[in-house]
This record gives sequence, structure tokens and C-alpha cells, in this order.
Amino acid sequence: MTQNKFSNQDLAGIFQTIANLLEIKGEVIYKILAYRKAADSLRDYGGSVYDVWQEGNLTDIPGVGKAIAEKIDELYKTGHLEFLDKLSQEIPPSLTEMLEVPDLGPKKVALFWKELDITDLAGLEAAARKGELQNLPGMGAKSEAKVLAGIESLSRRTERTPLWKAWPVAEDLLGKIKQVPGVERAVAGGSLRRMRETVGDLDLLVAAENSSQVMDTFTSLPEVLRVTGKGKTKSSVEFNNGLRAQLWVHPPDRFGTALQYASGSKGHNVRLRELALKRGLSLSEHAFTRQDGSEILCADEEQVYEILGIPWIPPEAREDRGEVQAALDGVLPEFIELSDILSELHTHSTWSDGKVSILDMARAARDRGYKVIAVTDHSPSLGITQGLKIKDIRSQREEIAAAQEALGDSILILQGSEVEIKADGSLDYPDQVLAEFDIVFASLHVSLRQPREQVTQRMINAIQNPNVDVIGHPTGRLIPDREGADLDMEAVFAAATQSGVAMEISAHPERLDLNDIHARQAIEMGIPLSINTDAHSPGELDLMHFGVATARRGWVEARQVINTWEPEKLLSWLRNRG
Ligand code: DGT
Ligand code: CA
Ligand code: ZN
Repeated sequence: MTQNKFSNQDLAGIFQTIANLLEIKGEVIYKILAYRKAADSLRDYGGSVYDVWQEGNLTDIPGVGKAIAEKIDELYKTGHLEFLDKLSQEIPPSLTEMLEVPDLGPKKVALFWKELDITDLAGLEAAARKGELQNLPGMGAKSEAKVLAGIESLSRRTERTPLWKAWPVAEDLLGKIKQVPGVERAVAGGSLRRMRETVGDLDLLVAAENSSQVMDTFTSLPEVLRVTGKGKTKSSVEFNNGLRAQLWVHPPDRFGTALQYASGSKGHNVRLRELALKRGLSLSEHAFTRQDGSEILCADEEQVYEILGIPWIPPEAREDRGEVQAALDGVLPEFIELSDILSELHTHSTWSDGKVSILDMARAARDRGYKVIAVTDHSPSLGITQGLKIKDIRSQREEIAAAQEALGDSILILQGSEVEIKADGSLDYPDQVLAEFDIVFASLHVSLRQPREQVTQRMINAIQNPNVDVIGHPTGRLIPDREGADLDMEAVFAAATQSGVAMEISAHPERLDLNDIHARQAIEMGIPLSINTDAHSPGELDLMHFGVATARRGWVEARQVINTWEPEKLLSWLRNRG
């Protein structure tokens, strides 16, 4: 590949910058608009501008006249553009950063630069904080405050959004987009489809022959704060809550390559393109292209992998962590699926901080097709949860028996416990009490900030107790705000391998704990896993898929997860643990 092979996006960016700089300079408006129009049209252009250049047909591209064509030609030939180089000496390109601030236009930017010598966003923020902007002509205390608020909204924008927050937003958006006439498919790509625990932005993919109605609907949704781009093939918006989304429309017969591309990750895509090249093909979001220039279109994503000669890789595993090589070697795992889950083993009832009775939880679990539910109420030391007192354990057992009677053999209800690993490392029930429960989870909720050695030792004590069957949400983290305990995971996993205890992947999307990386390490060491929602109400049972996705990100197979085992196998495993 030559060094000067600017992509359509690169070219669009260059002309966009020129337009912005000219605007700050105060150039006449029609010139500015010509560059903007060219930028938009290049960004949206379906084919490769580079190819069109090689064929000598640049002016066939809409919005590209003779002057723009000459600049593209210079860029491809020399790798740079004299016009832009000169303009940049006159007007610092970093000024364009400030145009990102909502409601800040080129006139104001020019003013800040000329009067106060501010050349970038950091400088602008500093000046605003010192109150230097308000004395400028046409400014005041109010408009200065607005500038600051705008800068702050920009920095919020760069923060990642937890999956659990982004997920319902995406579901809602896709629901609305699917209603638009002519839309054949609408799905989320990007990190959301890969089920990363946080997402930078949403990438929505639509299959439709005609895009204008989709784009209009998308950009005029009530929750949209600003439209940051609108074109034929791609539009992008920022929502009131700070989340950003981009939406691509592709023709249905090219949807497979488009979805594959936009699902990423970037690293995974690079591997696939390398693989394609080895097969004499180039792979883009639009198609495979043979060396003679002819295209192979993929309507479905499966075809992309098929053409590359490897099995389809689930999005959760596309993080460039060896999956493409494993696919080539035929050693991809058989990724666990939601339908493999037969039991929910970590739930709460009104005996501690759950919202509903054991019968209601069990019925809800049965309605979701589970064969087993364990009710694992908290132990007493975790004050706020009104844990189950030792004297009440027998009464709870009786209530479970009654619920079991009511539901017949449609689901098996186990009496479990989520026993607290106390700050001193002891468990919150004595051993002979723990031995009475059908299944015991031990969890950390308090004193998470203890030094590494101390908190690790606490965890190891719990792991070594033969009455403990599963370590619940091991690190205790909450996404995004609470970091987990500073556990020495190597030591923890080594102890777990010795004791045979299972480790939980909490499916609760604020937890996802173990995370994907730790889950993979655990199974590599032969540690069984358990995926549960920690439901405190029936509706939360539906969070299971987040846990399964985290397991898939960790290359986990069904057989490695105790919730997938038939009840007999599960019960005999529990019995053998004591
Ligand atoms: P995020 O939004 O930071 O959580 O992460 P992603 O993975 O959603 O990445 P994003 O939104 O920047 O881009 C969406 C997808 O588009 C990405 O997963 C793969 C594809 N993509 C973006 N930029 C590139 C690129 O430079 N090369 C390739 N091959 N693919 C890219
Ligand atoms: Ca994204
Ligand atoms: Zn719990």
C-alpha cells in the first residue's frame, strides 16, 4: 500500500478542516460551503475515491469540482496539500478543536484567538475559569458560563457508558428504526454487540435500499441533543444524556460485510483483512473485491467468515485475543449459550432484601424454563439487608417446602445462603449451620478496600472452607463507580483449584464479576464457573444474558458452568463438596 492512499474519510476530514479554518479566517461563505459540501460527499461516497482517482474520474463524484479534484490529485501524488500547509501557518489548526464546543462558532473562536491568544480547547477552558472571556466584546458572564458548560459536556462525551445503560437505549432506538418503511434489518454493531462492559458510542446498522427516511427519523428523535453529521450512508448524533450514536445504512445485499466491519473490534477486523489478502481478496465494509476488481457481496455476516474459510466467530469473542488463529486451527471453543443455562442459583427473597416471596421467585424462574432455583438470602452481619437469622433458617426451609409443594416437580427449589465473608476473614455462620444449606455462596460486600494481602487472605479462607460451594461476584466491583477489591487473582485461582470451589460470573450488568479475562483464566485452570443474576426481584432474572455474554467473551463452554448441568449432576456435585 502506498503511503498516500488517503481513505474517503481521511479526505473528508482534510476538506472539513479547510472549511473550518477558512471560516475562522473569515473567508467568504461560498468558498467555505464548497469545501463542506465536498467533505460531506466524500464521506458518504460508496466506492473508493482512490480508485476513482486512478481512473481519472474524480469530477464524477458529486460535490467534487475541478478545484477540489486538483487538491485530491495533489494529495494522492505528494501526500500533502500546499494550500492547507499555508493556511495552517496562518491559522493554527488546533483552533478547530474549539468548534466542537456546542454553540461556539468561528467568529467567537477567532475573537478568542486574536484578543487573548487562545489556540486550543485547554487554553479556552483555562481562560474561562479565570473569567477572562466575559470582558471581551459581545461576551458576558452568562456566555462565559455557557462556554464552560459546553467544554464540560465535551469531556463527559469522552467517558465510556456502562453496557447496562447503553443497552436499553439501543433496544429502544432499534425498535423505532425498525418501524421505518423500507427498513429490512436494524441491529447494533460495535462494542455493544461484542457486549463489552462499557461502550464508547453506539453503532447502529440498517439494511435498506433507500436511506433518506431512516436518516430523517434518526436525526429527529426527541432524545437527540445535536446532530453531528447527516449524510446518505452515515449519520451521527449526540443524545441528551451525553451518549453518542452513529447509524449506517447499507443496501441489503451488502449488509453482511457492513455488519461485520462495524462490529469490530478493530484488531479483529485487521486479522480478517489479512486473511482475505492471503486469499487474494480485499475486504471492506462494502464487499470482498477480487484482484480483477469484481466484487463478492455478502448479505449475511456468516458468508464473510465462510469466504475466509473459517467458522463464524461470535461477536463477544472478536477482541483479537487469538480467536482468528483458533478458528484457523479448528480449536475455537463451543461457546456457551443462554439456552444452556438450566438453573439460577443466586437469588434473594423477602427473607433478606429480595422484593418478593420464595414462591414468586420460584414461579418466575420456572416460567423462564429453569429446572432449579436456589434462594440464597444474605446472612445477618450485612445489616442493611436484614439477613436470615440462624433461628429463622428452619422456618425458611418450611416455606421452601410449601413452595415446592405448590409448584410440584416443575422446578426444584434449593435452600441456599449468601454468607458474608466478614472483615476479619471469618464467615458469618458457623460451619455446622453452613452444612445445613443445599448450596452456599460466600461473598465480599464490606471492607473491600483492605490491603491486597489481607483481602486476598480473606477470600482464600472462604475458598478453603469445604461448606462453601461458590464464591459470589468475587471482586465486589460495581460498574462504573466502584472498583473491586485488590485481590491477587493468581493466588485466589490457585486456592480455588485446590478446593474445587466454583467462581461466579455475576450476570448483573453492574457487576459482570468475574470479568471476561478472569473467567478465561479460571477455566484454563479448570475452575468451574457459575453464572447467576443475583436477582432481588423476578424481572432481574432476565439479566442472565449479560452473564452468558461475559462468559462467551471469556471463551467459556457450557460444560464448564455448573448452571448448565442436569439437576442430578448438580446435586451430586454439591453433595460431594460436603
Ligand atoms: P467503542 O465505541 O469505543 O466502545 O468501541 P467500538 O468497537 O464500538 O469502536 P468504534 O465505535 O470506534 O467503531 C465501531 C467499529 O467500526 C469498530 O468496532 C470496528 C470498526 N472500525 C472503526 N474504525 C476502524 C478502523 O480504523 N479500521 C477497521 N478495520 N475497523 C474500524
Ligand atoms: Ca462504538
Ligand atoms: Zn446476592
